Amino acid sequence: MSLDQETFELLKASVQRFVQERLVPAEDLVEETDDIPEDIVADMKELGLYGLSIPEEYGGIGLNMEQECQVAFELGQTALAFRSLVGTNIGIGSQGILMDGTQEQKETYLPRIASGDLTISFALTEPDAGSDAASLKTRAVADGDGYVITGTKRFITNAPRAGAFTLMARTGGPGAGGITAFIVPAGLPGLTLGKPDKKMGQRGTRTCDVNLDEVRVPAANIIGGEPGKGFKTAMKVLDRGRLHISAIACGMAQRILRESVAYAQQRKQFGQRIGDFQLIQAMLADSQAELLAGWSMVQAVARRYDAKPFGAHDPEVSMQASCTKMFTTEMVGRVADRGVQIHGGSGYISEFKVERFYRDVRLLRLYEGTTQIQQLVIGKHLMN
Ligand code: COS
Repeated sequence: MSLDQETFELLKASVQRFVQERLVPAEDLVEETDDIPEDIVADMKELGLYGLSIPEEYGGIGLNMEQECQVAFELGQTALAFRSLVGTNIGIGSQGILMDGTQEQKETYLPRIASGDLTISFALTEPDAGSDAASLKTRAVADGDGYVITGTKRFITNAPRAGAFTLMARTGGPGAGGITAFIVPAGLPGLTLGKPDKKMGQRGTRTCDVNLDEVRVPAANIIGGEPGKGFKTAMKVLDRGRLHISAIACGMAQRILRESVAYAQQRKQFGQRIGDFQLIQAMLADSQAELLAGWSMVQAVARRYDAKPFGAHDPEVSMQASCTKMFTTEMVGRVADRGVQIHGGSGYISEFKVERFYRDVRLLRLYEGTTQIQQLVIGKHLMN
């Protein structure tokens, strides 16, 4: 699956324009209101952003991973809340259905996910199961022709906007093999949302707990129809998500570097532009070189991801996705830190964009697997 090159270039140019002309000017409003204006949400639907990764036969744009990463690189160049809004539909919410769902599930859900009429969230994390995802406790008990689900899911991105959740629950014994992925509609009796999480950054991105108190779902809502496969579905979804996040990290590094260069060109000290001092240039050069390294990794690994059969688990590619996520998200942390340093005292003041981006990028090293989880995936693969 991929979009022909000519159409893809047109799409990429429209996204670039949209980011610069529509999203960048709205960044301050998103920061102030902690929300994304509805007219921008509508424009994002119109542009097809919700359906970037969904095949054309289900109403999406049908990008392959390499193309998705290029668009994600563009979306990463503005407040990360905009990307989060569409991120669960493009990635972790939808991909389990696309990879492992039944034909009926794909036909029922994917067109509405692609259009943005349905926001779908990914519900794996729990109060006592973060990095150790296989220990999750939410239980789904078979009852007649359905399952009754009880438990709590934590930090669920887009939960307040979600019409459905790709939700992992335990149907069997302990460990990964006892986990099943369900499609859980948001309006079911017994499903309630916690209060909004107050986060360090990424204002405008809505996250909260999802509480399930004896929520009854039909057995037909098991992704793929067969219990016990949910952990693998979640891991495959995260492999893809980790590449997407890596592209976002590179986009944001690009933006911070641009802000830093612009500041270094206009700020004068000791009678000249600070950018003419070699110590400032050294910081800019380190950021540029690391960004180039990270972006080259993303593109190379995305191509390898596209070369394997869709939805198949290739441990070598999973390991490389972890390398990429680890490197690029750590890289953007260093780029943001240097960005603040180049801005001096102004970098600590909220009117300057780097202050905000410095806080925003901190999350990239945590979600979809911490840096330490990526190290474990890489280390385990090398020792196998
Ligand atoms: N794709 C498909 N299957 C995978 C996989 C992948 N990327 N990674 C592991 N699996 C399979 C394994 O092959 C194994 O299958 P078998 O039982 O048939 O051998 C099964 O899943 C269990 O794997 P493993 O024993 O490696 O699981 P662990 O409990 O040791 O967990 C880590 C592995 C730590 C890597 C996993 O729990 C993880 O990624 N945790 C972080 C979760 C995360 O990213 N959370 C972020 C919140 S979601 S935004």
